[in-house]
Amino acid sequence: MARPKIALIGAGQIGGTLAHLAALKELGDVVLFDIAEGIPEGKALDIAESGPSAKFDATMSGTQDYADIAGADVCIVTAGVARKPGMSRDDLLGINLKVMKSVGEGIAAHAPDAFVICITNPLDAMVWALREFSGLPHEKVCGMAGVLDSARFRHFLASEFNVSMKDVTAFVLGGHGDTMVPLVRYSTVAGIPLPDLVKMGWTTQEKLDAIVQRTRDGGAEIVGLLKTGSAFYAPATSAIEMAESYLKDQKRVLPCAAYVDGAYGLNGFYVGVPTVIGAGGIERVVEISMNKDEQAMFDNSVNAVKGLVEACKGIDDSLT
Ligand code: A3D
Repeated sequence: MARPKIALIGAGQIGGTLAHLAALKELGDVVLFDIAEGIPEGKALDIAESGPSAKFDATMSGTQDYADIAGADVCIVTAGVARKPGMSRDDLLGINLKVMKSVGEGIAAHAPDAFVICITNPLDAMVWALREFSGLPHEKVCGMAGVLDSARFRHFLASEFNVSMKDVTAFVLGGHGDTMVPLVRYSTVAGIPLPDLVKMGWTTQEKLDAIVQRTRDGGAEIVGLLKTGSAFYAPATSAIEMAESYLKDQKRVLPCAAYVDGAYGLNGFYVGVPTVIGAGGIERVVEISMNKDEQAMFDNSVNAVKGLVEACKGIDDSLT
């Protein structure tokens, strides 16, 4: 059986890391696409040359021609611009919307059967626009944010409790932005919910609140340190986790920006929710019950995303 084909649209910081991780995990042959001449070719060659030492079997190539992504099983989209200090994700909207148009058309023309994972910010609006421009089935287009946001939350919690990150589960819902909703009640250490751990004296409510806020600010913390761009190792690793679940039909339960039609009182809207990712793409949206406070935070987040989607419609007439 031929190896799967993975097309990475955007060969910048995240794109290059995605290619390296896909190679190390032998997920398939990789094509890096970018408008910047030489960058995808150079990164592809560099990674290919690491193959003999890393011992992976996968081909790597770089291109400026969408025809080369033909037949891709997975497309991961990072094309566009990233944040610099002082910028919010929403500041990227206008420029990245134009990029989504060309990427959506390129995927529709050459890889219409692919499972598409969008990473470009502002995430929830860009994944919606990418789906509109590409016309692909909704279950085959999703956005990576929840896996990253919950990984950040899990990392901070594991450090606070001095336990393995493997035993910490966490849920983060809503849009990828300042309004994201880390769900404390559904986050656990080996099945023990965080509120119980506060009662058990493992941490205090104040410390937990600070961790929740640090999770919300996780992206900005890295931007502030790097100064020249935004996070890329953890975002790439998160998207690879999603791609692997699709390619191997693992049916992982992962939070991601998915098309929600019916659940959560939403009809036809992209926002961060728990999903099951398998060979069918987004096979299921998991609807969890929320208390009043959680629902209010979720609604606030949904409204923020709605505002961005409306802004997209105001910029591009073809979006309705
Ligand atoms: P960067 O290193 O700048 O790479 C972006 C690449 O896109 C560059 O190589 C550009 O040449 C390329 N590009 C620009 N326009 C086009 C086009 N029309 N077609 C093809 N390629 C193009 O950025 P990055 O890799 O650090 O980040 C990529 C995106 O991911 C940004 O929008 C970030 O804001 C976003 N991001 C999202 C998350 C989430 O959790 C959702 C996390 C981190 C970064």
